[in-house]
Amino acid sequence: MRRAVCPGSFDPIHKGHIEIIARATRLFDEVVVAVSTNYSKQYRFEESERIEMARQTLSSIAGISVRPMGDGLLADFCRDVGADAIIKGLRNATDFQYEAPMATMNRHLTGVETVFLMADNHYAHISSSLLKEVAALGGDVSDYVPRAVIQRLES
Ligand code: COD
Repeated sequence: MRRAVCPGSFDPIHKGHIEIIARATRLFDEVVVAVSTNYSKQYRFEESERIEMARQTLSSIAGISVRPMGDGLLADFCRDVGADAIIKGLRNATDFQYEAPMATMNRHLTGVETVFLMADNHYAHISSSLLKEVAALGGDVSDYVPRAVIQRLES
């Protein structure tokens, strides 16, 4: 049984995340979506809401579980759940420069490997922050977020 962890804040989850998570299920038997909460950061959505949106959105894809990761080390979480790999989506070279040192550090800490999947062209320009900003100013983000998220972004 090969298990991977897809970590993130998911504040909120969007179609770029979902596309990467769905592709991860074709590479691994089980994918754990780990919803991180750094208690010194401000989030638009509470941890429980971020988890609920992820669960609602991903419920139709087999082989996925959604769990809170808290504010501990990702490497420790991966060891605790018995993960073979971390999956990250890469949008561009900036993402790579940010992610590469973390991949090496996570391997150093517990031996867990990071597997990078290139973002789909349709979603490589989006981030949760951009979508929140556009939605807050009245823009239409419905092409990029699932329905369960749109309702909450608009409320
Ligand atoms: N297309 C494809 N993939 C995307 C897109 C997109 N449009 N947008 C984001 N992604 C991918 C990225 O791989 C990203 O890593 C992941 O989705 C989640 O994105 P976010 O924005 O929800 O998550 P972040 O960047 O806030 O999450 C960062 C982590 C929680 C993964 C990171 O901070 C972490 O590992 N924290 C734990 C503490 C720790 O262990 N620190 C030491 C690290 S060595």
